[in-house]
Amino acid sequence: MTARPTLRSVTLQRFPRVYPILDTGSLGIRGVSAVRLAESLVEAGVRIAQFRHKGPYTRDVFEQAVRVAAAFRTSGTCFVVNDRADIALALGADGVHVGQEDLPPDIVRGLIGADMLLGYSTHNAGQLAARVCRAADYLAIGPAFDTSSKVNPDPVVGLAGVREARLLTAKPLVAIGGIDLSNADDVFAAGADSVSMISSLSIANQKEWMLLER
Ligand code: 3NM
Repeated sequence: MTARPTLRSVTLQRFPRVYPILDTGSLGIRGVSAVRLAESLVEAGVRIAQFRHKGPYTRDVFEQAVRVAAAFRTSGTCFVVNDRADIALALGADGVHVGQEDLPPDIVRGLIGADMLLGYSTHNAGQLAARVCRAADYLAIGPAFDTSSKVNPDPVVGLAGVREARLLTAKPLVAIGGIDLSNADDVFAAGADSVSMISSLSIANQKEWMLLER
């Protein structure tokens, strides 16, 4: 019997070009429901998406995450949880994305096993070239441009930083920070495989974003 391919392997075979992040802080300010955005992304054909919650995982937040996970499960979207391997496992998520201040990727890999997707945020060439990146399936580089969605962002790397990152890794490269519909093409041209975004994604424009997937 051959094993069914995992969403991790399907995702890595052809990394999605559009990687939306459903950030509870940003969505709360805008009065947008994460579940509603998830459902509309599914309708538009999203292949990967991340749930990001920077505060404590209260019961309310967890239940919201359960509903978001369920929406993505219906469509085979690779559902990634930011920062927290424990929450990702509890949700039956398909992946975890960690940053420089979270548990290191090799430790997270030990917790989640080989079948879940693992992403790792980097912000400069040194971090990108570090040995610890090996356990990650894909690497993020950012902020590409100015962002107001992150508390204490690292210095902007710009398109030059994306180009430099491209030379330093053969893993799928996700650019993040200040990316919108007007600059996404430049980011791809600089060598990113994928663009990730929080504030520039809305229910009104998500179909336009998903056109970049084709
Ligand atoms: N990580 P927006 S920048 C979550 O530099 C995140 O690693 C970043 O939000 C990094 O698309 C960022 O609204 C915020 O700029 C992205």
